[in-house]
Amino acid sequence: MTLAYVALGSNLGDPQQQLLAAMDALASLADTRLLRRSRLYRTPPWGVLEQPPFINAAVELDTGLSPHALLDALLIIEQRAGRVRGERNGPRVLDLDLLHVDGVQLDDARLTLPHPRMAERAFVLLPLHDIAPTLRLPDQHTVAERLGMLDLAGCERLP
Ligand code: A4P
Ligand code: MG
Repeated sequence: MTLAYVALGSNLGDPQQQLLAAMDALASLADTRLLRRSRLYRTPPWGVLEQPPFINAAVELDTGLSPHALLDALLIIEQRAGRVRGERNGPRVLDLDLLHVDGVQLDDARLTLPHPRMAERAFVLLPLHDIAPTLRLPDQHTVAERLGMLDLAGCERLP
């Protein structure tokens, strides 16, 4: 079994509900246990600014699935939630990104690990900090250290 971290995001439909349902779906995956779930955060849109705020979260899984099998499972959960792939960084019903799998570094046509853009994004690191503050990023900083370097303006934890 291996620890894996997944980022969840949504800004269409009922984002909170969709994130909670996605966490339940992740907890039900074969050969997988959901160990920790972050709080939910409302975050300003990054990339494409003219879209609703996102709700973001992160979870820690202990899984026997391979990284590619886990990615396939994430894509199926996105599809079942009604995800339609539109513009890059645009609005979405559900986005599940595989952030980190312990001991795995890879870069192929389908999957890059660790996720190449996670260290610059408050909407990823803020929830990840709830569940894995000491996790080391590719730049060797911990999640807590990197988070201290980012602008958290407009990010708020939901009650
Ligand atoms: N892929 C490769 N590596 C990975 C990985 N580690 N995890 C491939 C997941 N997928 C990975 O994904 C496109 C393809 O990337 C997948 O089919 C998989 O084979 P996608 O979800 O269609 O692409 P995307 O999510 O639109 O693109 P990108 O660049 O990953 O966007 P992000 O990083 O997901 O950003 N603002 C706020 N506040 N909160 C957000 O959550 N999200 C985005 C999207 C923009 N702005 C946001 C948020
Ligand atoms: Mg994605």
